[in-house]
Amino acid sequence: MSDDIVIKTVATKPYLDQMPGTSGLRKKVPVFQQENYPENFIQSIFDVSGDVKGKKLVIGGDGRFYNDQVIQKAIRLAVANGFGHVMIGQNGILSTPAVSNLIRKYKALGGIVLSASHNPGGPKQDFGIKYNISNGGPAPEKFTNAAFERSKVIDQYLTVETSDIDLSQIGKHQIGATTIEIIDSVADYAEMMEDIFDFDAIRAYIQSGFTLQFDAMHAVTGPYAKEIFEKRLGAAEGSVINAVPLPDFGGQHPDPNLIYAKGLYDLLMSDNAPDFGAASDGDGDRNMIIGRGMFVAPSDSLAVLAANAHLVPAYSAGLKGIARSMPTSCAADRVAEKLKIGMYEVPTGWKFFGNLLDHQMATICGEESAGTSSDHVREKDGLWAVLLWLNILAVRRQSVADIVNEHWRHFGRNYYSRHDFEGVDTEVANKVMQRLRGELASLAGTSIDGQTIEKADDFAYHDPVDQSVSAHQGIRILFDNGSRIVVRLSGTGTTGATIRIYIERYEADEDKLALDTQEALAELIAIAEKIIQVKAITGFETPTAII
Ligand code: VG1
Ligand code: CO
Repeated sequence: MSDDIVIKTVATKPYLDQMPGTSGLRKKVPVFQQENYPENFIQSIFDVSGDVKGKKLVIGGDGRFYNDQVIQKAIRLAVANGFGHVMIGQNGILSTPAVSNLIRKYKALGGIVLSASHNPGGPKQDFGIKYNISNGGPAPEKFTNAAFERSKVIDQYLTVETSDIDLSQIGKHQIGATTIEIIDSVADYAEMMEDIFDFDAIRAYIQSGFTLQFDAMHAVTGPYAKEIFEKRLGAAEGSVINAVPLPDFGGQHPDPNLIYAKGLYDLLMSDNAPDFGAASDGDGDRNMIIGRGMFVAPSDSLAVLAANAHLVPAYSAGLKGIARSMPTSCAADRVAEKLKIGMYEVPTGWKFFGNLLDHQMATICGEESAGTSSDHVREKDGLWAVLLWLNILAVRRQSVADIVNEHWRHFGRNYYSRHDFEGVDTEVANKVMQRLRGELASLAGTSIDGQTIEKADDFAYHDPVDQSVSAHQGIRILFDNGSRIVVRLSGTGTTGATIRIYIERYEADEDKLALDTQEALAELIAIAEKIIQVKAITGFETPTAII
């Protein structure tokens, strides 16, 4: 293509709702289809990125509806703004952790991930744009706030007139001074996994008869999982199911939990169960782990992985520290204590782990929402978590259930559950939070149903690296016996508000480690309603989801 491209300045008017949430800007597809809507947001990001001239940018998405069109727009904006090199996954596909890796490996200025993660896709469903900075991690609040401010006053963006790039063919295109490179979506990622894990050990274990099923949920991990589990590790063909990314994820929520991955759960609880089952979400950053007859709650998974990571090549020297999001159970804290390493508690959202990872304060991080990862990238990483489990299993040669039960016997068990109230009217949800905030000061020291509250506060995070403060990150009610109730509003939904209530109780009694989770937490759940009054205020009789 010729060098003499014409850069166009397009006049635009700002939208006032481009405030990124927990994980980027997430809205319904028709909102993104408004005139100049994605262009405004992407230009706002570039405007607050400093000098982008000649820099590298990574672009990819989870294959959901509208991905293909926004990628073409993003390419044009990147060219017009002067990026020197734009790397795009074949067919526009790149998982979130793969983007993080590419940014770091190829020293890009940043990356754009087109995804609404586990939210459903389709013409009337959800779309999203996330921006990651040069460390490979989600842009921190300082950056997203600046982009939001910019989006409120933006009056023009830069683009070029050019035909669509064919994303199906690997290769390079030149538009003006910009090289557009379509890359293999999987190769760099798979190579990184081979560097971290002992593939020979896992392959040998699979060869000896160990069976697994991985559900890609018609989302981005399909091609990655096929390559890694079936091709490189020798799992039987068909071990990866729903492996083709679809724009509407087959009409399902690509959310790997007991509600949306129920089929996999049922299989693992059945007589035909393979040894191991796992799933990932829309953009490949979450993981679900189920052993034969044993579901592993994400908070427990983090603790077990941290306690066993030294069995795996990349972590054989031990962990520097563990970090978890505030609502995640304290199971990992007990591991950190035993290992005598640092334990950090950050607000919900992966961006808060970035500084701890960059400064080698933490090696492994996790969230109760099925996100786990390490310092190999700056995002949570679904397939990494699955491979870490597989590598540990291949070394220990015990079942998932045996490993988890042994863990509980050693450390005690943190019974844990999240109760979500979805689709609540935003004003009503705010009322729940405001009322509770007003009560906080009087809660400490009081007893409810025989349980004593030691402390109640609105979590504010003081970043130990850059000293930034993030306030109002969720209400914590801490009891003197280690039980906790946490309440916060979701920052990823696209309709109404979601109130999340997290309930946790520690049990050390060896005879009480195999209780039903909801039964084990029943008393605390009743106390939570007394304090929060979520049912009374919203009129909901039960949570819409119990996880
Ligand atoms: C949810 C989870 C949070 C996670 C976020 C993004 O946020 O609770 O732990 O980091 O989703 O995950 P919220 O604000 O709805 O509770 V993903 O897989 O969408 O990148
Ligand atoms: Co996700």
